[in-house]
Amino acid sequence: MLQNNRFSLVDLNTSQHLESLANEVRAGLTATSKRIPCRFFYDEAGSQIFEEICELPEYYLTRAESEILRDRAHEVAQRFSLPISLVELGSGNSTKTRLLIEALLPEYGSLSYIPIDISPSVLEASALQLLDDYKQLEIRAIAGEYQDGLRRIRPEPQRPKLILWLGSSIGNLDRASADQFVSTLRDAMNPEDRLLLGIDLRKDREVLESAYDDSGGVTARFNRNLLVRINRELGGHFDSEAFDFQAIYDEVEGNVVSQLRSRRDQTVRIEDLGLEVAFAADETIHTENSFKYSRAEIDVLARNTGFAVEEHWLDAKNRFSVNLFAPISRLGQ
Ligand code: AVJ
Repeated sequence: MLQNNRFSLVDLNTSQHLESLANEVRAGLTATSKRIPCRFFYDEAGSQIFEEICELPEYYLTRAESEILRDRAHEVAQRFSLPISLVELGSGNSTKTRLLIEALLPEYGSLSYIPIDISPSVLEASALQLLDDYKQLEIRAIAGEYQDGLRRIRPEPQRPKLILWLGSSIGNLDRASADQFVSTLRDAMNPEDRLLLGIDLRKDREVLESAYDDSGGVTARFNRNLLVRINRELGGHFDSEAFDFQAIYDEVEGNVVSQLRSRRDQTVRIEDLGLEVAFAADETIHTENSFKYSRAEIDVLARNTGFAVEEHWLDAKNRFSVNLFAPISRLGQ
């Protein structure tokens, strides 16, 4: 635990990290349909490649969301009557958060920021930068998975919470899991709290497939980095160039499915797991789902999880949405 007056960092990850990679890779590569969970993208190299993705001309999501936040941050800041705690899930480098911090600080004079992210090094680096830039800011960072982090939060009782879940990270969950997770957020909220949810919208196949399989091959490198990571951390022998990358939009489900595809018959040894994995030519490893929403699907999400959609803001090209969810009382509560 790192600590001073304005900054603390709790690391909930400890050693369970490697164990979880080992277990998930074993389970995922011995299954009939092979898979590796997308949360393992974000090692140091992967986090860096993700930042490159956010700058790609094809990956409109980050720019569209920033545009909305820039336009609406003041409206968000004026919803509260007291200084608030700003809680962020998957804060990463906190670039978009700055737009809100800059609207909230002048409104209330002080702000407590509670970022929750899997990567302690990214958390620490971005927190130190924020503390330097904003002298009235206090940061209580939590390194860990969302659920564990949420349970750790000790918000000051008089401070309303604004929970940020940006970047369409919700898209990694199938619709049932999204309902379930947003319900757990609802359970952690009081009536005056708000959830600000960035959600990518359904749109034409061509736009989505090039956003998730860019012409410069950055996203392909992001996906192949999973294999590089398995080589380094688990003694794997993947030739990452023996796998192609593809992103295919399932229009019915509203889901962009990302996969690595074996170019040939091959067997890959993973020493630390004592495992030999056989791939047929064209066999795939599923790496990520990115679910997209219509306005109606956002309304259903809110209804299923105990929220009212107080605002549904779009960028100028109607590609992306930022939604302000207000808790409503649920039957039986
Ligand atoms: C960070 C989960 C929102 O699904 O758009 C970007 C990750 N994957 N390009 C997404 C990602 C490929 C991203 N999320």
